[in-house]
Parts: sequence; structure tokens; C-alpha cells
Amino acid sequence: MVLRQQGVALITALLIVAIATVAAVAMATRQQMDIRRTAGMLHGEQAYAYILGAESWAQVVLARDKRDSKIDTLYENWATQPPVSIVEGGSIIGRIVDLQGRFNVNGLVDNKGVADKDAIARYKRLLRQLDLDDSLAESLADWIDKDINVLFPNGAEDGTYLGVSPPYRAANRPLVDISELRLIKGYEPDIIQKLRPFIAALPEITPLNVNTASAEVLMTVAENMSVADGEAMIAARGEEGFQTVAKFTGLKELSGKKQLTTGKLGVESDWFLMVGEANIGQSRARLASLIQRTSNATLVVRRQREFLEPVVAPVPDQNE
Ligand SMILES: [Ca+2]
Ligand SMILES: [Ca+2]
Repeated sequence: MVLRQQGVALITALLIVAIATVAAVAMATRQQMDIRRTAGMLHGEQAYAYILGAESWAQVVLARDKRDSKIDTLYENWATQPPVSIVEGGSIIGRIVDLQGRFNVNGLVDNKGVADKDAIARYKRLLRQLDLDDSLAESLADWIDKDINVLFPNGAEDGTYLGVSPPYRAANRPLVDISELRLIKGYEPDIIQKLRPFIAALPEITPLNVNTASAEVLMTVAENMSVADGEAMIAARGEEGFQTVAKFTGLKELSGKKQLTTGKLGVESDWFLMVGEANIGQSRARLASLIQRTSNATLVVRRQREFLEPVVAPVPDQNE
């Protein structure tokens, strides 16, 4: 009897030891996971803090540029791609992109929300230059214009979008971001990728900065121009840039051509994008900050953690 009791006591003791051991192992494992998870969270927070630092850097650089120069060209400090910065525990990379050197798709309508024929014609020239179907201009203008009448011949309003599954309606207001193009008739992902370097969706209608625009965008400002004309205009602007719009419109490539009203052209920029990425430990933070520069402030208008713009400037193709 005594032996049996001793046996039970032993088994109970073993059980307790076993439970304690298993629990200890489990707790240790969880603790290790907690440590790892906490480290991940800390690194994530740290990475985001670094990227906010990059945003402040962009604001300072842009404010300084505004103080030091009247025009904006691609040869100024803000336009230079900074190298990767090594920081404690990782690295950070980012750059400033001038969005006013791109075709602002929200300018496809005027301030009253009515489709702008001249702007649509310009956008069609860009589409054709990129070997894209120029009917993409009508579906986008319809998406933005405030009316619900389909533009001839290839526009799209509610009728098109209510017929898809799940159905939705045309926005009938400016795009908030170019990723919204995915909702619009004809804008397949590969088409958006092709257009992305040449377009922007800004919160206001803006003049095109002829000092930062690419050849593909410059050639859209008048009829019957080739990308070679665009390149000739870029050669004429040189590193110095055009000091005035008149210097640009006086170029021989534009003589005798129906031109844009000078109000739609400019030699400086107010809208920029800071894109950056910080990698700390196993964590990564990405940020795109839309920055508006006014005469007395440099404001962050919007922040996005998901965006299409590459954080490193693409290397120009030397063979072109
Ligand atoms: Ca400048
Ligand atoms: Ca509409």
C-alpha cells in the first residue's frame, strides 16, 4: 500500500515536472517570438521614423531651392538622386520627383469640371507617342468630368461601370492618385506602367514646367511634333533652362504651330513627390509624400505607404 502510494506520488511528481518543462519550453519559445516580434515592431517604427526624416529633408531642400532660384530645372540640387544612406541598423534611400514636368491628367477638365478639348488633344499625342490607344483619353476625361454624358467616340460613364461585376460608378471628379486609373476603362496594369513616368494626378490644374518635362511630354504642347522635336527642345534648354516661358515658345520647333496658351506652360514647379524606403533589420518602411511648395511654405499634402513611383531614379537608356 505504501509502495503504491509512493508510486502515485512519483507519477504525479513526474507529471508536474513534465508539465513544468513543456510549459517552460513553450514560454521560452513564445518569449523568443515576442522578442523577435517586438524587434520587428521596433525596427518598423524606426524605419518609418527614418523615412519621415527623409521627408523633412525633401522639404528643407525644396524650401532652400525656392529661396535660391526663380526657375526649376533637372540640374538643381533637389533633382539629384542621393546615394543610399547607411544609418544605425540599416539603410535609407529616397529622392525628389518633380510632378509638374509630367502631364497632369486632372487638367483634362477645366476648373468647372468640363472636359478641355485642347488638353485631351495633348494627352492623345502623348498616348500615340507611347504606342497606346488614344481612346484612353476619352475614358479618362469622362471619369474626371462632372457630367454623365459619354464623350465621343470612346468615352465611358456609369453605363460602362455599372455593367461590370461588382458594379461601380464613374468618379466624376479629379483623380486622387494615378493608381485610380485601374478603375477606368482600358487602363490595364501594363498600360498604367507605361504611362506612369509621364503623368501625374495633382490636386489642382497646373502649368507644365518646360524645364523638367521629358521629350515625350514636351512634344505634346503643339500639333505635328515628333519626339525628335522634343529632344531638340531639351537640347536648347540645356543645363541653364528656360528663364521665361517666352524663351521656350520662341523656339524654332514651335514656330508656326498652334501652341498652348502660355498660361498652361511654366518654368518652375510647385508640386513634388518625395519617395523613400528605409530598411532596418528585417523591417521595411516605404513612403511617398506629395509636397506643395508655396511662396512661404513647403507643405506635405498627402502621404502614401503604397505607391507606384520607384524610389530610385531609373537609369536613362544610353542607346536611345
Ligand atoms: Ca529652382
Ligand atoms: Ca463624367
